[in-house]
Amino acid sequence: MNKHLVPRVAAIHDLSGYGRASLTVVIPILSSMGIQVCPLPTAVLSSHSGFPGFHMVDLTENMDQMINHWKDMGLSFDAIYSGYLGSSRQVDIVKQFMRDFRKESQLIIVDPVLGDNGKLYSAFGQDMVDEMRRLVEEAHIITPNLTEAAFLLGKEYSPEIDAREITAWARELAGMGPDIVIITSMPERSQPHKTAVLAWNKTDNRMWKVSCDYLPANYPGTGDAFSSVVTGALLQGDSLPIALDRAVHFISMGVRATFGYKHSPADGILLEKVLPYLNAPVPVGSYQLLD
Ligand code: PXL
Repeated sequence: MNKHLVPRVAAIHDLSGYGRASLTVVIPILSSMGIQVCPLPTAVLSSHSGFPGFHMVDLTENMDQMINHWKDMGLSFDAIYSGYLGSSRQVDIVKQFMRDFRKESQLIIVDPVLGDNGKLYSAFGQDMVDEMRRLVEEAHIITPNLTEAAFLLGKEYSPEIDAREITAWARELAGMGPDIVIITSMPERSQPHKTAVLAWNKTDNRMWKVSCDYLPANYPGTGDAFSSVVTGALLQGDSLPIALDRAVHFISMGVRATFGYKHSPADGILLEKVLPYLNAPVPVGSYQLLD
């Protein structure tokens, strides 16, 4: 029996008790989209690392035994989707997991979680950047934000970067292994009230862009939500540009549902208010094919 009754994803992310990031975002989104999520937690934290004083339990030493049990059970996955790692040593574990559980027509998505707004997250150092470069080689799809793209390529981060240069970055990242590179939080220099997502598919040589309105707030966990919707949409059979449209539209709705309240951005977007929209059709798509 190879075919699962519903698509099944191994989700290799941390569990942060407070702050709507990682597994507390990945699980509700994929479950709402009719996908079975099997978490392989990388760490357990009291909150995401944006809150000072968070307590973290690194699960590096436990992952192999959990994986061995999954092997004994004969489990298989339609997608393997990784995000925030508990230590740079986990890259070897995750790479081996991807090799051991590889199967036909499977999706391997690596969200190379490293940082945002030009800075690494507080728990990470250069070792995580170096190791994440090796994990990216294993993926079909990667979803860095602009900061993570810069770290992976060893380039200077600048919010002023122009679109041409980002397209070159996407191609360069695809040269590291992945078929599809999706770069999020791309500034639109000519339109300061817009932000965009760029995607390069090297298997058909097409570059896509999806723009949306920008609101001046930074919510942790939106990258996790974005990559999760892309993963769910692709597993549902959507094309890449439609998956991007759905993810951009969903995040925009989440930000808009949150922004009007007096609300601390560190608490994340009010995901609970918008989850039902994952099952509604996207009203108007806005993807563009770039030449
Ligand atoms: O959303 C990315 C993320 C995931 N996990 C943890 C984080 C963050 C971002 O701050 O701190 C623990």
